[in-house]
Amino acid sequence: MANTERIFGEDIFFNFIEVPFAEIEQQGNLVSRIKNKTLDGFIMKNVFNKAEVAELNDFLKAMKDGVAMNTPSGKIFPAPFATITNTEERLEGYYDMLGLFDAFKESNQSVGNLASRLDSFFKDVAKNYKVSVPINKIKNKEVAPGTFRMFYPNMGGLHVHCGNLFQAQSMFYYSLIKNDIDMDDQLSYFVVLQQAESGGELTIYDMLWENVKRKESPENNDFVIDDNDKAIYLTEVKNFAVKPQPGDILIFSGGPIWHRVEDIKGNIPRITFGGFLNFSNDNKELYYWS
Ligand SMILES: O=C(O)CCC(=O)C(=O)O
Repeated sequence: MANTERIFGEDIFFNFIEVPFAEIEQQGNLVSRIKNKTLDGFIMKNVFNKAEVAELNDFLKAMKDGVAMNTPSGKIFPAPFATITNTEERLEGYYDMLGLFDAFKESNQSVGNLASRLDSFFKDVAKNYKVSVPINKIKNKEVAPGTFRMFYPNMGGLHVHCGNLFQAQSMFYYSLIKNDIDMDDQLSYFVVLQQAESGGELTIYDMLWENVKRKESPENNDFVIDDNDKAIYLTEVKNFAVKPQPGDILIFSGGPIWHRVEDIKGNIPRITFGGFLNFSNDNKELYYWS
């Protein structure tokens, strides 16, 4: 496949496409195409306009210190599901932060707009599905629809991973979900709010969960371990870059495909709002969460 402005590299070996927002109707069910593996990912361009993106960035800049949670390479808000372990305390902390996010949806128009536009976007690109956020069965409340991810310069980006690996690490969280979600091969989504001056690309590796299911440690960003116990160095794996621009939404097969976010260079953080998507076991519903 040919390079585009946002999808580039020597060889684009997976089927990733760019779609102008105006073509959303003509393109039909893009999310189903990822499910049936005729498509691996798509960038819907300019779903949010410049003013909407600017307002969200202003909201995040004005957010008080200590509200977002620190991560190894920046900040995240609200708390990601990985913080939920089998202690009541953790679940309370998760819902305290999610309650704050819900309050921002009411008090800040740009956050409310982000949540509602995202929901209608998923309904548009997955037309024959009922779309919703999964319910936590203990609290009988929705989990987080997504998280703001702030990646700061020179802190390493997001190390190599795939969604199926995260699921394997967070079994407890998934056991708390009421809905009957197909847990294999989740999709990833994110909206870009601020792109890095340089760096911050999403690197897509020619490497799938079916052959590679392990890392030496969550932090390792140099190699993964394949099913024959062999270390596979990332410098030797074919790859290409995906760099959606502010206002774009990327959805891709992040469950089985190994990927990472390159380190951020320059002076400004890379900011996204994102999460995961997957289908119900009866293939009638689509869920999104983070
Ligand atoms: O929000 C981001 O940029 C990270 C996306 C990602 O790596 C994932 O969804 O697995």
